[in-house]
Amino acid sequence: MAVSSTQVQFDSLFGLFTYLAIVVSIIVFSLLIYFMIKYRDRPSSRQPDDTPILGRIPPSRGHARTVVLTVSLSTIILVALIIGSFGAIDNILSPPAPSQVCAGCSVLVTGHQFYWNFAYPNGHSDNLVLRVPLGNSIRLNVTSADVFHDFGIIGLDIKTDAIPGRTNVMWFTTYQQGNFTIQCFELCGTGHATMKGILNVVNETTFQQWYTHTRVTCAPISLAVNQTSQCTVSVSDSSPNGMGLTPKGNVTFSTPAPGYFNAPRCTLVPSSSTGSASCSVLYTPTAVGTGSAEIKAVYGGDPTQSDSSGSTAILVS
Ligand SMILES: [Cu+2]
Repeated sequence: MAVSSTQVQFDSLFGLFTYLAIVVSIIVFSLLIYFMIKYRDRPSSRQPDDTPILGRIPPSRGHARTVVLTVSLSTIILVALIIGSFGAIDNILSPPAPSQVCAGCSVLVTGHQFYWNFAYPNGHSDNLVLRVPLGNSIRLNVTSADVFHDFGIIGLDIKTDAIPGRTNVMWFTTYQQGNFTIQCFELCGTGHATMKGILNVVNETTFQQWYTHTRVTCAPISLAVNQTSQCTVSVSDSSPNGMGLTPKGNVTFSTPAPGYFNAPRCTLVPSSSTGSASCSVLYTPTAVGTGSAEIKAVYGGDPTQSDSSGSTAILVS
């Protein structure tokens, strides 16, 4: 069963080429065998009158009908292949406008050495998982932040170049839930082989609940140098239990501010069955300044369910 519209497109084009090649092969090899048998060497055989002789222009055989027939058949086959190919290209190069796809279905994909970043219109971004809803047209704007990459999704038969300063648009409709491998297809440096991601296709309800309701928050903190403060993160998700989106697992803190978290990870403690959880770590600044803490929530330890990130301001005076 096809998993995407692009796979259907390429499969039917491949089928068109293959079936026409089979028909042509059958005709050519049948005639070849027929003539080999019909004109095999026999004691009574003699050279035909129009046998080509070196240095002489051969006489016309007068088989104009055969020539017209073969040229016409070749033309019909070529025209069918051209129409099929250009039809597929036209479809692939005609993505729906951002306003024609669902909320969260138009994603900016940026290649970095050596990971892919997926940025959604609501500000959510992820460096591993591209989550999309089943049965919807997905529009991807693909670009690069550094060198040439090539963004491709194995299984969906689709890829396009990721070039700095340029955006290539690709689109597809998903037909099957599950995880598919995203891979860079252009040698872009020493970490090229590790430049992978996950396309996570979920049903539309799950997607919309994830897209509109999952939040990570951490209250801004203001503290003095060498004063230890608690940074609490809370994660909320209105998805019902059982959809794989109930927050549980770990939150990772990191900070570009001058200072350190006593423990950069903490375990989310669910506070209710509706999908909210919180945890805290201790932060100690080492110098005056302004910084921020980056927070990432991992759901149940499954990287495909890691969907939330946020940041909080840290003021040190
Ligand atoms: Cu690469």
